[in-house]
Amino acid sequence: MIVSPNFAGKRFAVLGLARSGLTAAATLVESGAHVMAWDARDEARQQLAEWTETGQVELADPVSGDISGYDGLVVSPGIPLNRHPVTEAAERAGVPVIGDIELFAMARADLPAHRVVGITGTNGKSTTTSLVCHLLEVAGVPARAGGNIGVPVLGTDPMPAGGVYVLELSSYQIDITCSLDCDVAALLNITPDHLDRYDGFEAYAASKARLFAMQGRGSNAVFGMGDKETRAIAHIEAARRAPGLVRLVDGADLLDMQKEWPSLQGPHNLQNAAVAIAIVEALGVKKAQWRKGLRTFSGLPHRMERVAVANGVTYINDSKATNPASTAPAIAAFPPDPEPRIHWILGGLPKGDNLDECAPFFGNIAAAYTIGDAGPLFAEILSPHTEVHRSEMMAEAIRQAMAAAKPGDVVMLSPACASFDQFRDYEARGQAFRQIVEALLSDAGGEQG
Ligand code: UMA
Ligand code: ADP
Repeated sequence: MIVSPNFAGKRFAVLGLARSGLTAAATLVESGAHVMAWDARDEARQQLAEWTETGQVELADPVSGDISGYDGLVVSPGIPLNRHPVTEAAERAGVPVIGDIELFAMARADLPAHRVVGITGTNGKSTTTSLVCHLLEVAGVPARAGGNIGVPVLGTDPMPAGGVYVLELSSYQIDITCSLDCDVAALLNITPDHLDRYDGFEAYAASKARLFAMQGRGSNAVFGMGDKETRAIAHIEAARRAPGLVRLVDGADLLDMQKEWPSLQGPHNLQNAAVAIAIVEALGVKKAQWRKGLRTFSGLPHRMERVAVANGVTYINDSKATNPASTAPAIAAFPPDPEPRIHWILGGLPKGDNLDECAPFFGNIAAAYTIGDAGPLFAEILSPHTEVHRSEMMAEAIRQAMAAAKPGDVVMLSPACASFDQFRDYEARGQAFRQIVEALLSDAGGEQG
């Protein structure tokens, strides 16, 4: 765990005790701070029993408790600051609202010499983060992924001197970070997402831009070229930095090489790879080193993950595609051959009221199987273009798709929605897809046998 003398004797409140908050509380307690901690869930609070007995932690809700004079109020990224009373409570008490990434920024001075990469964007963050780690490791540079990728950065021991912390940063995390000067910061893309947390698309884009505003003028920045919001931030940053420190990349120069990368197919992964290469080049990695790394990258689960091939049908779990922009490249990846061949399972908790980003690829769909809250809306949008089954539940959707799919076809879960209406998170949804596919295939095998 990362600790810092910087926190000793100070007072912090921590609201939210899941992965991010629990680790933040542990870092603060182990660093000698006094902590007021709270979570709406009883079982989350119980995890702190040991420290409440010793008096190192006081269990109280910072919204109603007295936090005046506190050094910071640490909130979890999942707490919606735009509508949660904690924002007003902190303002009233004059206490800054921060997150675990800001605690990491405050602890950096006490860590062995290191560099930090911060990666944000609407889509491709986790892929790019793990790819950067892989490319660095192949080049012999110690690297560790943390942040939104699911590993709270404070929870792991400090890296030895020379290490690189590669942080995946969501806009929620950037909003509660104020002093992180990344050696290299990167923005992949910006498309509408998380709009329930922001006062419109511009405010969401402004949140991403803050990652770069926090950097010193001598730090490196990398940008994807695919959308105008990202390009606009790149131009602002280029104007305030020396030439060469800001790079805008589209991957066109890598197109020929992409066939060497088994786990980085599709136009979206060309963007991810181009950004990852520019990041590691800024850290001193040479072409011969990253070229080798790209060939050996194995990809991540739930991102166009091939879970089974049976009777000539390929089953693909793309549960991490939680908005239409991230589903679009998945359905673009399988053009008709010669007939449309995708059996598309989609739906969940919708992020908007359309599938506009996916529309150019509707011709690739053999049939759609809608599930969850967004099911009726998506069925209505898709009916004029393809055969639609209103499956409602995942198991039914897979059963129907399996029955309809012919050799050469693809059965793909790429929901274009959040998962929370029917599942704990996208991982549980992807896991359910895999398990149901495997169970149905083994039943079918049993019957045939
Ligand atoms: N809570 C309260 N009161 C409230 C609201 C919430 O007490 O009014 C509590 C909840 O009971 C919960 C905690 O606050 O215990 C909120 O935790 P959280 O949702 O922030 O979950 P963590 O496990 O801490 O996970 C967070 C990130 N979660 C979110 O951004 C929603 C994880 O990103 C991240 O991996 C983790 O920190 C480690 O850094 C997940 C995510 O879904 C993967 N991110 C979004 C995305 O990728 O689209 C942004
Ligand atoms: P994030 O961490 O930003 O959610 P991931 O790397 O986990 O992104 O990828 C999530 C999904 O988004 C993938 O399943 C894929 O369909 C899609 N995707 C990945 N990279 C990109 C990109 N650069 N542009 C658009 N969509 C992408």
